[in-house]
Amino acid sequence: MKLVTAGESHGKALVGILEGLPAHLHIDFDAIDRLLALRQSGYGRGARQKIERDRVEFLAGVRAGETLGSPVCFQVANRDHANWERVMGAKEADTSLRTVTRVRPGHADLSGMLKYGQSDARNILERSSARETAVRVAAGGICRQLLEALGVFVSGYVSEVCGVRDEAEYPFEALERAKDEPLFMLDPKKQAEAMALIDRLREEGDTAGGKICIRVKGLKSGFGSCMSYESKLDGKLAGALMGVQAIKSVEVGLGARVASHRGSEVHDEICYDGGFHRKTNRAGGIEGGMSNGEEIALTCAMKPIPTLMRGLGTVDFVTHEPMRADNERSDVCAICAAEIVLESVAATVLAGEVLARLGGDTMEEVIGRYALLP
Ligand code: EPS
Repeated sequence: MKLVTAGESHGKALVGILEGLPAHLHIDFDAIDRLLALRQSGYGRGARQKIERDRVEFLAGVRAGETLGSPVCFQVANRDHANWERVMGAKEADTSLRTVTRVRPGHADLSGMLKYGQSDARNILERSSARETAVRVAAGGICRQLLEALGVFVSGYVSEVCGVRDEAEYPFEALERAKDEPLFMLDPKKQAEAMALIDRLREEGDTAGGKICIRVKGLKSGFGSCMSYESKLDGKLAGALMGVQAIKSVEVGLGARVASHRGSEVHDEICYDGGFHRKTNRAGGIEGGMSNGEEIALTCAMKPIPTLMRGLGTVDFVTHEPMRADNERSDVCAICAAEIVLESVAATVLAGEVLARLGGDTMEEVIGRYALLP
Protein backbone atom coordinates (compact mmCIF):
# COMPACT_ATOMS: atom_id res chain seq x y z
CA MET A 1 0.00 0.00 0.00
CA LYS A 2 1.27 3.46 -0.82
CA LEU A 3 0.11 6.91 0.28
CA VAL A 4 0.85 10.04 -1.77
CA THR A 5 -0.25 13.45 -0.52
CA ALA A 6 -0.37 16.81 -2.31
CA GLY A 7 -1.48 20.27 -1.32
CA GLU A 8 -0.35 23.63 -0.01
CA SER A 9 -1.50 25.18 3.26
CA HIS A 10 -3.43 28.01 1.56
CA GLY A 11 -4.03 26.23 -1.75
CA LYS A 12 -7.45 24.90 -2.79
CA ALA A 13 -7.25 21.57 -0.99
CA LEU A 14 -5.10 18.81 0.39
CA VAL A 15 -5.35 15.58 -1.54
CA GLY A 16 -4.33 12.00 -0.76
CA ILE A 17 -4.21 8.84 -2.84
CA LEU A 18 -4.01 5.46 -1.10
CA GLU A 19 -3.12 2.68 -3.48
CA GLY A 20 -3.31 -1.01 -2.57
CA LEU A 21 -6.37 -1.19 -0.35
CA PRO A 22 -8.50 -4.32 -0.76
CA ALA A 23 -12.09 -4.19 -2.02
CA HIS A 24 -15.05 -4.27 0.41
CA LEU A 25 -13.52 -2.17 3.18
CA HIS A 26 -16.54 -0.43 4.64
CA ILE A 27 -15.81 3.30 5.12
CA ASP A 28 -17.24 5.11 8.13
CA PHE A 29 -17.10 8.70 6.82
CA ASP A 30 -18.20 10.27 10.12
CA ALA A 31 -15.41 8.49 12.01
CA ILE A 32 -12.84 10.08 9.67
CA ASP A 33 -14.44 13.52 10.14
CA ARG A 34 -14.32 13.02 13.92
CA LEU A 35 -10.57 12.42 13.68
CA LEU A 36 -10.18 15.52 11.51
CA ALA A 37 -12.07 17.57 14.09
CA LEU A 38 -9.89 16.17 16.88
CA ARG A 39 -6.78 17.15 14.90
CA GLN A 40 -8.08 20.72 14.87
CA SER A 41 -8.81 20.71 18.59
CA GLY A 42 -6.61 21.19 21.62
CA TYR A 43 -5.60 24.00 23.91
CA GLY A 44 -3.04 26.38 22.41
CA ARG A 45 -4.13 26.44 18.75
CA GLY A 46 -4.16 29.69 16.79
CA ALA A 47 -6.71 31.64 14.75
CA ARG A 48 -6.42 29.47 11.61
CA GLN A 49 -8.44 26.70 13.24
CA LYS A 50 -11.40 29.08 13.59
CA ILE A 51 -11.44 29.34 9.78
CA GLU A 52 -11.11 25.66 8.87
CA ARG A 53 -13.81 23.00 9.34
CA ASP A 54 -12.02 19.94 8.02
CA ARG A 55 -14.13 17.29 6.30
CA VAL A 56 -13.06 14.41 4.08
CA GLU A 57 -14.47 14.13 0.59
CA PHE A 58 -13.85 11.02 -1.49
CA LEU A 59 -13.10 11.57 -5.17
CA ALA A 60 -12.39 8.01 -6.32
CA GLY A 61 -12.09 4.38 -5.25
CA VAL A 62 -15.17 4.20 -3.00
CA ARG A 63 -18.74 3.37 -4.05
CA ALA A 64 -21.78 3.04 -1.80
CA GLY A 65 -19.54 3.28 1.27
CA GLU A 66 -17.10 0.50 0.26
CA THR A 67 -13.67 0.46 -1.37
CA LEU A 68 -13.51 -0.99 -4.89
CA GLY A 69 -9.89 -2.20 -4.80
CA SER A 70 -8.85 0.74 -6.99
CA PRO A 71 -6.73 3.67 -5.73
CA VAL A 72 -8.70 5.69 -3.19
CA CYS A 73 -8.48 9.46 -3.68
CA PHE A 74 -9.75 11.91 -1.06
CA GLN A 75 -9.43 15.58 -0.25
CA VAL A 76 -9.72 18.01 2.62
CA ALA A 77 -10.60 21.51 1.38
CA ASN A 78 -8.83 24.62 2.68
CA ARG A 79 -11.57 27.13 3.55
CA ASP A 80 -8.88 29.77 4.04
CA HIS A 81 -8.10 29.49 0.30
CA ALA A 82 -10.98 31.91 -0.38
CA ASN A 83 -8.84 34.62 1.32
CA TRP A 84 -5.70 33.59 -0.59
CA GLU A 85 -6.86 33.14 -4.20
CA ARG A 86 -4.85 36.10 -5.49
CA VAL A 87 -1.74 34.85 -3.70
CA MET A 88 -1.99 31.13 -4.43
CA GLY A 89 -3.71 30.87 -7.84
CA ALA A 90 -2.34 28.03 -9.98
CA LYS A 91 -2.55 29.89 -13.29
CA GLU A 92 -2.35 33.49 -12.17
CA ALA A 93 -1.03 34.69 -8.82
CA ASP A 94 0.32 37.98 -7.54
CA THR A 95 3.67 36.80 -6.20
CA SER A 96 4.40 40.25 -4.74
CA LEU A 97 1.76 39.61 -2.07
CA ARG A 98 2.37 37.91 1.30
CA THR A 99 6.06 37.34 0.59
CA VAL A 100 8.24 35.96 3.38
CA THR A 101 11.94 36.79 3.35
CA ARG A 102 12.70 37.18 7.07
CA VAL A 103 13.33 33.44 7.25
CA ARG A 104 12.17 31.76 10.44
CA PRO A 105 14.66 29.72 12.53
CA GLY A 106 13.44 26.15 13.05
CA HIS A 107 11.32 26.15 9.87
CA ALA A 108 12.08 24.77 6.41
CA ASP A 109 12.23 28.35 5.05
CA LEU A 110 15.95 28.93 4.55
CA SER A 111 17.18 25.46 3.55
CA GLY A 112 14.14 25.05 1.28
CA MET A 113 14.75 28.40 -0.48
CA LEU A 114 18.40 27.57 -1.12
CA LYS A 115 17.53 24.05 -2.31
CA TYR A 116 14.65 24.98 -4.63
CA GLY A 117 16.01 28.28 -5.92
CA GLN A 118 13.30 30.45 -4.37
CA SER A 119 13.57 34.02 -3.08
CA ASP A 120 10.16 33.93 -1.34
CA ALA A 121 9.78 31.45 1.54
CA ARG A 122 6.06 31.31 0.69
CA ASN A 123 7.02 28.78 -2.01
CA ILE A 124 8.52 26.53 0.68
CA LEU A 125 6.38 27.06 3.77
CA GLU A 126 3.10 26.42 1.98
CA ARG A 127 4.10 22.78 1.55
CA SER A 128 6.23 22.27 4.67
CA SER A 129 3.33 23.54 6.80
CA ALA A 130 1.75 21.06 9.18
CA ARG A 131 -1.57 21.77 7.48
CA GLU A 132 -0.61 18.82 5.22
CA THR A 133 -1.18 16.47 8.14
CA ALA A 134 -4.97 16.87 7.73
CA VAL A 135 -4.88 14.57 4.74
CA ARG A 136 -2.60 12.11 6.52
CA VAL A 137 -5.24 11.91 9.24
CA ALA A 138 -7.85 11.12 6.59
CA ALA A 139 -5.60 8.34 5.22
CA GLY A 140 -4.99 7.06 8.74
CA GLY A 141 -8.74 7.10 9.35
CA ILE A 142 -9.23 4.69 6.45
CA CYS A 143 -6.34 2.50 7.62
CA ARG A 144 -7.66 2.39 11.19
CA GLN A 145 -10.91 1.00 9.86
CA LEU A 146 -9.01 -1.80 8.12
CA LEU A 147 -7.09 -2.55 11.34
CA GLU A 148 -10.22 -2.42 13.47
CA ALA A 149 -11.83 -5.07 11.26
CA LEU A 150 -8.94 -7.31 12.42
CA GLY A 151 -9.27 -6.34 16.10
CA VAL A 152 -6.27 -3.97 16.07
CA PHE A 153 -6.74 -0.59 17.79
CA VAL A 154 -4.55 2.53 17.93
CA SER A 155 -4.77 5.09 20.73
CA GLY A 156 -2.61 7.54 22.64
CA TYR A 157 -2.29 10.60 24.86
CA VAL A 158 -0.08 13.58 25.64
CA SER A 159 2.45 12.80 28.37
CA GLU A 160 4.34 16.10 28.50
CA VAL A 161 3.97 19.74 27.54
CA CYS A 162 7.20 21.78 27.72
CA GLY A 163 8.54 20.14 30.88
CA VAL A 164 5.18 19.48 32.59
CA ARG A 165 5.34 15.67 32.69
CA ASP A 166 2.88 12.88 33.42
CA GLU A 167 5.00 9.79 34.11
CA ALA A 168 2.14 7.51 35.18
CA GLU A 169 1.47 4.26 33.28
CA TYR A 170 -2.05 3.76 31.97
CA PRO A 171 -3.90 0.69 30.70
CA PHE A 172 -4.93 0.88 27.04
CA GLU A 173 -8.62 1.22 27.94
CA ALA A 174 -7.92 4.42 29.94
CA LEU A 175 -6.39 6.22 26.96
CA GLU A 176 -9.52 6.99 24.97
CA ARG A 177 -10.79 9.47 27.57
CA ALA A 178 -7.75 11.65 26.80
CA LYS A 179 -9.63 12.86 23.71
CA ASP A 180 -12.22 14.53 25.99
CA GLU A 181 -9.49 16.61 27.64
CA PRO A 182 -8.30 20.03 26.41
CA LEU A 183 -4.68 18.88 26.12
CA PHE A 184 -5.29 15.12 25.72
CA MET A 185 -3.59 14.67 29.13
CA LEU A 186 -4.83 12.09 31.61
CA ASP A 187 -3.60 13.68 34.86
CA PRO A 188 -5.90 16.66 35.63
CA LYS A 189 -3.33 18.44 37.83
CA LYS A 190 -0.58 18.19 35.22
CA GLN A 191 -3.01 19.29 32.53
CA ALA A 192 -4.04 22.40 34.48
CA GLU A 193 -0.36 23.23 35.00
CA ALA A 194 0.34 22.75 31.27
CA MET A 195 -2.61 24.97 30.30
CA ALA A 196 -1.39 27.75 32.61
CA LEU A 197 2.05 27.44 31.02
CA ILE A 198 0.55 27.75 27.52
CA ASP A 199 -1.30 30.92 28.63
CA ARG A 200 1.97 32.37 29.88
CA LEU A 201 3.83 31.45 26.69
CA ARG A 202 1.10 33.05 24.57
CA GLU A 203 1.52 36.32 26.51
CA GLU A 204 5.28 36.11 26.01
CA GLY A 205 4.97 35.40 22.28
CA ASP A 206 6.56 31.98 22.75
CA THR A 207 5.66 28.35 21.92
CA ALA A 208 5.72 24.84 23.42
CA GLY A 209 6.27 21.26 22.30
CA GLY A 210 5.93 18.06 24.28
CA LYS A 211 5.71 14.29 24.27
CA ILE A 212 3.08 11.92 22.91
CA CYS A 213 2.58 8.25 23.75
CA ILE A 214 1.09 6.09 21.00
CA ARG A 215 -0.13 2.57 21.75
CA VAL A 216 -1.42 -0.24 19.54
CA LYS A 217 -3.41 -3.13 20.96
CA GLY A 218 -4.30 -6.41 19.27
CA LEU A 219 -1.58 -6.72 16.63
CA LYS A 220 -0.45 -10.32 16.36
CA SER A 221 3.24 -11.24 16.38
CA GLY A 222 5.39 -11.38 13.27
CA PHE A 223 4.72 -8.06 11.52
CA GLY A 224 7.97 -6.54 10.29
CA SER A 225 10.96 -8.83 9.87
CA CYS A 226 14.35 -9.69 11.37
CA MET A 227 15.59 -10.80 7.94
CA SER A 228 16.62 -7.46 6.45
CA TYR A 229 17.32 -4.08 7.92
CA GLU A 230 14.76 -2.32 5.71
CA SER A 231 11.91 -4.49 6.89
CA LYS A 232 12.25 -3.95 10.64
CA LEU A 233 8.97 -2.75 12.09
CA ASP A 234 10.59 -0.36 14.59
CA GLY A 235 12.59 1.22 11.76
CA LYS A 236 9.49 1.63 9.58
CA LEU A 237 7.41 3.13 12.37
CA ALA A 238 10.19 5.44 13.55
CA GLY A 239 10.86 6.60 9.98
CA ALA A 240 7.22 7.37 9.31
CA LEU A 241 6.63 9.06 12.68
CA MET A 242 9.78 11.17 12.27
CA GLY A 243 8.27 12.20 8.93
CA VAL A 244 5.56 14.10 10.82
CA GLN A 245 6.30 17.83 10.99
CA ALA A 246 8.10 18.85 14.23
CA ILE A 247 8.74 15.29 15.51
CA LYS A 248 12.32 15.05 16.72
CA SER A 249 12.53 11.63 18.35
CA VAL A 250 10.67 8.34 18.43
CA GLU A 251 11.26 5.82 21.20
CA VAL A 252 10.03 2.23 21.32
CA GLY A 253 9.18 0.90 24.79
CA LEU A 254 11.80 2.10 27.29
CA GLY A 255 13.51 3.91 24.41
CA ALA A 256 16.60 5.89 25.41
CA ARG A 257 16.24 4.63 29.00
CA VAL A 258 17.63 1.21 27.93
CA ALA A 259 21.07 2.80 27.94
CA SER A 260 21.12 3.36 31.71
CA HIS A 261 19.74 0.02 32.94
CA ARG A 262 21.13 -3.51 33.15
CA GLY A 263 19.82 -6.34 30.98
CA SER A 264 17.65 -7.85 33.69
CA GLU A 265 15.90 -4.48 34.05
CA VAL A 266 15.37 -4.00 30.31
CA HIS A 267 14.33 -7.33 28.77
CA ASP A 268 10.92 -8.95 29.18
CA GLU A 269 10.77 -12.52 30.50
CA ILE A 270 8.69 -14.96 28.46
CA CYS A 271 5.90 -17.15 29.81
CA TYR A 272 3.31 -19.52 28.30
CA ASP A 273 -0.36 -19.68 29.26
CA GLY A 274 -1.91 -21.25 26.22
CA GLY A 275 0.00 -18.65 24.14
CA PHE A 276 3.39 -16.98 24.47
CA HIS A 277 3.48 -13.76 26.51
CA ARG A 278 5.95 -11.36 28.09
CA LYS A 279 5.72 -10.73 31.84
CA THR A 280 6.50 -7.04 31.22
CA ASN A 281 6.49 -4.86 28.10
CA ARG A 282 9.64 -2.79 28.28
CA ALA A 283 10.42 -3.64 24.63
CA GLY A 284 7.23 -1.82 23.62
CA GLY A 285 5.89 -4.79 21.66
CA ILE A 286 8.73 -5.03 19.14
CA GLU A 287 11.70 -7.41 19.33
CA GLY A 288 14.10 -8.23 16.48
CA GLY A 289 12.25 -5.80 14.22
CA MET A 290 8.98 -7.76 14.58
CA SER A 291 5.81 -7.27 16.57
CA ASN A 292 5.83 -9.75 19.46
CA GLY A 293 2.09 -9.74 20.18
CA GLU A 294 2.32 -7.36 23.16
CA GLU A 295 1.02 -3.79 22.92
CA ILE A 296 3.15 -1.55 20.74
CA ALA A 297 4.28 1.46 22.79
CA LEU A 298 5.91 4.47 21.14
CA THR A 299 6.88 7.84 22.62
CA CYS A 300 7.46 10.79 20.30
CA ALA A 301 8.93 14.20 21.11
CA MET A 302 7.59 17.29 19.32
CA LYS A 303 9.64 20.47 19.15
CA PRO A 304 7.99 23.82 19.97
CA ILE A 305 6.29 25.50 16.96
CA PRO A 306 9.06 27.49 15.24
CA THR A 307 6.91 30.55 14.41
CA LEU A 308 7.23 32.68 17.54
CA MET A 309 5.07 35.79 17.72
CA ARG A 310 7.97 37.63 19.34
CA GLY A 311 10.20 36.54 16.42
CA LEU A 312 13.62 34.96 16.79
CA GLY A 313 16.73 36.62 15.45
CA THR A 314 17.41 36.02 11.75
CA VAL A 315 18.53 37.82 8.60
CA ASP A 316 16.47 38.95 5.62
CA PHE A 317 17.07 36.50 2.75
CA VAL A 318 17.44 39.29 0.16
CA THR A 319 19.18 42.14 2.05
CA HIS A 320 21.07 39.94 4.57
CA GLU A 321 20.15 42.59 7.21
CA PRO A 322 19.80 41.18 10.74
CA MET A 323 16.18 41.37 11.96
CA ARG A 324 13.35 39.54 13.74
CA ALA A 325 11.85 36.56 11.87
CA ASP A 326 8.51 36.82 10.05
CA ASN A 327 5.24 35.82 11.67
CA GLU A 328 1.65 36.26 10.58
CA ARG A 329 -0.09 34.16 13.22
CA SER A 330 0.90 31.02 15.06
CA ASP A 331 -0.25 28.23 17.29
CA VAL A 332 1.33 28.33 20.77
CA CYS A 333 1.10 24.55 21.10
CA ALA A 334 -0.18 21.98 18.61
CA ILE A 335 0.53 18.86 20.67
CA CYS A 336 -3.06 17.52 20.38
CA ALA A 337 -2.94 17.82 16.60
CA ALA A 338 0.36 15.96 16.58
CA GLU A 339 -1.13 13.23 18.77
CA ILE A 340 -3.90 12.53 16.25
CA VAL A 341 -1.47 12.73 13.33
CA LEU A 342 0.94 10.27 14.96
CA GLU A 343 -1.86 7.79 15.66
CA SER A 344 -2.91 8.13 12.02
CA VAL A 345 0.59 7.65 10.64
CA ALA A 346 1.16 4.60 12.87
CA ALA A 347 -2.15 3.13 11.63
CA THR A 348 -1.11 3.74 8.00
CA VAL A 349 2.24 1.96 8.51
CA LEU A 350 0.61 -0.99 10.26
CA ALA A 351 -2.17 -1.39 7.69
CA GLY A 352 0.56 -1.39 5.03
CA GLU A 353 2.46 -4.09 6.93
CA VAL A 354 -0.67 -6.23 7.28
CA LEU A 355 -1.39 -6.02 3.55
CA ALA A 356 2.25 -6.63 2.60
CA ARG A 357 2.35 -9.81 4.69
CA LEU A 358 -1.11 -11.18 4.02
CA GLY A 359 -1.99 -9.86 0.56
CA GLY A 360 -5.67 -10.21 -0.30
CA ASP A 361 -7.86 -8.55 -2.91
CA THR A 362 -10.89 -8.37 -0.62
CA MET A 363 -11.38 -7.58 3.06
CA GLU A 364 -12.81 -11.08 3.50
CA GLU A 365 -9.47 -12.55 2.32
CA VAL A 366 -7.48 -10.24 4.61
CA ILE A 367 -9.66 -11.06 7.63
CA GLY A 368 -9.54 -14.82 6.90
CA ARG A 369 -5.75 -14.84 6.54
CA TYR A 370 -5.23 -12.75 9.68
CA ALA A 371 -7.41 -15.17 11.67
CA LEU A 372 -5.14 -18.06 10.66
CA LEU A 373 -2.03 -16.41 12.16
CA PRO A 374 -0.91 -17.71 15.56
C1 EPS B 1 1.31 26.23 10.20
C2 EPS B 1 0.91 27.54 10.45
C3 EPS B 1 -0.48 27.88 10.79
C4 EPS B 1 -1.14 26.65 11.39
C5 EPS B 1 -1.00 25.55 10.35
C6 EPS B 1 0.42 25.10 10.31
O1 EPS B 1 -1.27 28.21 9.65
P1 EPS B 1 -1.42 29.72 9.13
O2 EPS B 1 -0.07 30.07 8.62
O3 EPS B 1 -2.44 29.66 8.03
O4 EPS B 1 -1.86 30.53 10.29
O5 EPS B 1 -2.46 26.90 11.78
O6 EPS B 1 -1.77 24.44 10.66
C7 EPS B 1 -2.99 24.28 10.05
C8 EPS B 1 -3.56 25.18 9.26
C9 EPS B 1 -3.62 23.01 10.37
O7 EPS B 1 -4.73 22.78 9.91
O8 EPS B 1 -2.96 22.22 11.10
C10 EPS B 1 2.71 25.94 9.87
O9 EPS B 1 3.49 26.86 9.61
O10 EPS B 1 3.12 24.74 9.88
